[in-house]
Amino acid sequence: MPSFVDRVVLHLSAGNGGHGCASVHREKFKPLGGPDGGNGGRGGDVVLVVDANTTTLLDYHRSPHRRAGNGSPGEGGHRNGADGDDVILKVPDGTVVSAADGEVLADLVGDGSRLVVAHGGRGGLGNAALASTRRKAPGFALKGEPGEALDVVLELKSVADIGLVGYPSAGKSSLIAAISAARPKIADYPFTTLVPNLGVVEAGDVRFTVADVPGLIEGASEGRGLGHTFLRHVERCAALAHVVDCATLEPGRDPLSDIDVIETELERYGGLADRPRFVVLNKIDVPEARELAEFVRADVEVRGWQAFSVSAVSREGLRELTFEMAKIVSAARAAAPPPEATRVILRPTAVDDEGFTITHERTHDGERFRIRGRKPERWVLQTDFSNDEAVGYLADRLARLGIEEQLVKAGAKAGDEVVIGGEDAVVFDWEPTVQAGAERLGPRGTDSRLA
Ligand SMILES: Nc1nc2c(ncn2[C@@H]2O[C@H](COP(=O)(O)OP(=O)(O)OP(=O)(O)O)[C@@H](O)[C@H]2O)c(=O)[nH]1
Ligand SMILES: [Mg+2]
Repeated sequence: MPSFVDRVVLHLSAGNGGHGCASVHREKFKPLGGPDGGNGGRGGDVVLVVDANTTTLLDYHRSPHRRAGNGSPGEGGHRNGADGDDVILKVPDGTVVSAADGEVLADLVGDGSRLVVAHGGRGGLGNAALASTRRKAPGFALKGEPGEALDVVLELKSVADIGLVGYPSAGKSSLIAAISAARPKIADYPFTTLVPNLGVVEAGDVRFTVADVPGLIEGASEGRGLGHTFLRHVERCAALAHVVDCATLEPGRDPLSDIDVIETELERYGGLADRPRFVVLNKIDVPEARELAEFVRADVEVRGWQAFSVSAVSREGLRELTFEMAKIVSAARAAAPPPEATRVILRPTAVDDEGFTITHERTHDGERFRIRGRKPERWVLQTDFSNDEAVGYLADRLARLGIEEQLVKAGAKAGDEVVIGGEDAVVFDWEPTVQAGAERLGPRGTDSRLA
């Protein structure tokens, strides 16, 4: 089992709304009581919340199916059903939420940022709530709406100010351990670091976060070594630090060509070109390394990058390095203040919330009219098709929205097939009511149980 997971696919279901209740008040000697069916409760939501103490998506890797509670049905005697319980999922700071098709839904940055990722269904109205002066005793109630069910991808992109990149064993983990309270594993074999480490550094009155990620090698972008997908953890960084091993005796390695190799891999990963860089020439406690560092410093500076000679072991040069880091971070923050609240990207809704669309479609055995729209689709879900009164109520609502009128304009004739919704559309044989509305409410206002 891994101990750190930075990408998961979650299968979420919000709670269904409870059904409304159709009931008539009964009392001894008072047989003509009114409708008293209560409303169904709301289905629970699935909510993502950034929690500062959560650092991995491991829990969701282990149990990726999450379901919120269903609303309870309404009952007689005006008793409304209880709302379903929400499910609150804690996620690390910097979690990016995407739909299954890759579209980004939200970028959750900042402790406490929340996103209702799957909405619970509305409870259905009971017949008490459906009663009106014209419809005194409805013999039906509305069904609860199903909760949203969807798959989302969570991806952690750590929130750090400075990212340390470099070859394995260059001393990235040693450096973060020397300048912060982070205690990553340090060893003299390559790929000691398997998961990113974050450390908080204080220099003067500036506090910033440094990310130490696994080592990169030539071909990482083709999957060599540990690959390069973990670079997502430096994507948010304001600046990147090349940590260079000046003491390596490996053939073909020297500070400048090491930097070139890493730059090529960063370029192949993409999206990091605009980030300022600086170079940390490490291991100058080794005399040959110190000489080499001084030798290449000018070449690094020619590229426009600052160079710092340090030793993570003897701590030489670290104070100067952290104060320079603080300057870089302060400048970056001044240029673009860190996001305070969640950045939520709202999907443009295909259909106007209040309206509907009618499209004429050819099918293999004829033609049909398809109606799309939030309201009509919701109303269909609320309808108990085994109850004629409920179906009549639906027809009235559709007519009042202007659907009948538009169908006539679109050329629909009696008996034509009309579907409401997308894939699981409900199919109707259309019967124009000509004068829909109040006139048709009369007969449906009578409940046989009142007779
Ligand atoms: N002499 C000397 N050795 C160092 C210094 N910094 C790190 N080392 C050693 O270099 C080896 C690798 O150090 P790490 O900090 O694990 O290197 P890394 O860059 O995190 O390596 P990966 O996690 O494998 O990518 C260890 O044996 C460290 O003790 C230094 O300043 N001087
Ligand atoms: Mg390491």
